[in-house]
Amino acid sequence: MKTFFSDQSFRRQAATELHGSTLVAPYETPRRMEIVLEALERAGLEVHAPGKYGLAPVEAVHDAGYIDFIAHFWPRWQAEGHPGEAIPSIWPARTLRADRIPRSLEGQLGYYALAAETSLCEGTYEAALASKDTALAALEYTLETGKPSFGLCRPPGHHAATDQFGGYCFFNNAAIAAQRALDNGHKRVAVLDVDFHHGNGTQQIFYRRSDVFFASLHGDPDVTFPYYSGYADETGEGEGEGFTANYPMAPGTKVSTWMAALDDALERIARAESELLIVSLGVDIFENDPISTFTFKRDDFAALGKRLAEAGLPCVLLMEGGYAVDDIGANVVSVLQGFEG
Ligand code: Q9C
Ligand code: ZN
Repeated sequence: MKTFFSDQSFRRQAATELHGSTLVAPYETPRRMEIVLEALERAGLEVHAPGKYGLAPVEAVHDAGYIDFIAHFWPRWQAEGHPGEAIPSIWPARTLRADRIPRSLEGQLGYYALAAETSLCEGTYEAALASKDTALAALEYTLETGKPSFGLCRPPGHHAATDQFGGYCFFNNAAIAAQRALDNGHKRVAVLDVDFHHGNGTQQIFYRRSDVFFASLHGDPDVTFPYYSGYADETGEGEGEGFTANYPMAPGTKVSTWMAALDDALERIARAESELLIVSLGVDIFENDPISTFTFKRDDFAALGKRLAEAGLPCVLLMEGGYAVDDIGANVVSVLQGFEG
């Protein structure tokens, strides 16, 4: 499978993640990419560097003030004299005003964050740009050839909303690719999110629209991050009613149950007459993932790849989560090989 990766994705080297009461080394580490690249090479898959697609595709999805915030945050934070990385500690939570953007950088940090585990640090913007370029290069290849592609995106994207970062995500790579396909003349695009966590950002971006069908299989938000999104009764709004489908599942859900949900989602995608399938591919559904509770084994990933191929649509696979670092490469390759048959 044609695969893309940018070494600029290594520019984000965060030292901290707020985890419980302590700061730990981030789960979403650059090492993940080294392991996937090694596994791709061992499998004989060539990796291509993406071109640069500029900011317009990002602006087509994200709020201008938000992009500006992510672009300029680090030098501003440093100029304020902070000794370390930035972690939000105050938000426009339910009882506060969300209709004013404070001038204060700390105030803006909380305004644009949806969670606190994702520290902002040097190189984050550059890595986020590289990640969306990776997605766009994969998309461009698939649009031109009709053949499948894999974008090894880092940082991931599916938690990033119109104007919020969090869950290790800054720019929503899948949404940016989907919007780009529409802007290139596609009428209907599907985004299928198989990451363990609900793709709240992708859902929010397209929630009121009928040109993107969004389906997500994930841990039940009643007990799983991002907690406040991903219930089955979230089905879209207005024009978008019926164009969002959520499949929340309990911790320990059997793979057979998960595969039945996948079949249902793929059926809905076919019925929506989607012309292109973008897959948010998180391999944190693996049984040994350190922050997730699903039960995928190596071979199940190949079965997933096979079913995605059987959907018969031009398909762009984009990397999202997956934190069992030693297994992430083999799990990704398993999906790609399953897809290619
Ligand atoms: N401190 C993706 O898989 N919760 N993001 C962390 C451990 C946040 C996952 C819990 C999980 C975000 C792309
Ligand atoms: Zn995830």
